[in-house]
Amino acid sequence: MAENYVLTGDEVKDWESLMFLYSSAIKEIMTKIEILKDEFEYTHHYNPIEHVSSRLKTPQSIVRKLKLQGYETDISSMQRYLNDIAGVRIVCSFTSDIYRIADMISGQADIKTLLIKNYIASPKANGYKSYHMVVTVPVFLSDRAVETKVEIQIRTIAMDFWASLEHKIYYKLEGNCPDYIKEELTECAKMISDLDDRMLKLNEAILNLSEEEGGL
Ligand code: 0O2
Repeated sequence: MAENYVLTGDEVKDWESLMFLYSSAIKEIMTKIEILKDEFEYTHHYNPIEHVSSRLKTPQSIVRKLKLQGYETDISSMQRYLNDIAGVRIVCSFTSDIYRIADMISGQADIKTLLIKNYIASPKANGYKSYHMVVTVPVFLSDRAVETKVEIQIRTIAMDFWASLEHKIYYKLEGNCPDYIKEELTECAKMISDLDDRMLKLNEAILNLSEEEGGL
């Protein structure tokens, strides 16, 4: 796994089986989200989900994170300590949609929610906002079901715009971000948060208006 480290035959098998499980778990979650999206459109004529993406963490990123957190860089550590090897990101229009989607996912009988990090209620110091859930989903193999961890990030389009840019800058500058850029990013996060609040209020006003018109 680690650079300059050669895996033994058994470790290669373990690695491949594990990555197979994580990628299968992503497929399970993506299907669930697709069904929720279709059902929402069908029954409410409204789609809270703008787009969904998924990724498997790369071996380099797995090793970097384990080292950073002071763990051994082996397969059992990555299984035990990393929650985001399988990641799904749901981007929606309004902050209120985020909680709706999170409830719909966590309410499903075969999903167990292990951890919630609500960076919307408590944004990070840099301004990062997003709702993170670590869940397990059963992956049904030929002879057993394996509960597999997936991190689901739910955020608005505006939050996603900020996070993508900040992530790129952070990696480009390899963590050596000058203070003035950090400050500017935090300022932009505040503007984005205000924008989300205003767009939510605007949407509520529009919904109220159309209800009144419908009632006439
Ligand atoms: P990458 O490259 O996206 O994979 P824990 O799960 O509690 O052991 P962790 O993993 O730090 O600890 O949890 P957290 O805070 O939920 O972060 C998980 C992921 O959220 C990160 O994965 C990022 O994708 C995203 N994230 C968290 N904080 C920030 C932030 O300040 N800015 C941006 N842009 N993204 C953030 P990785 O592994 O850090 O990165």
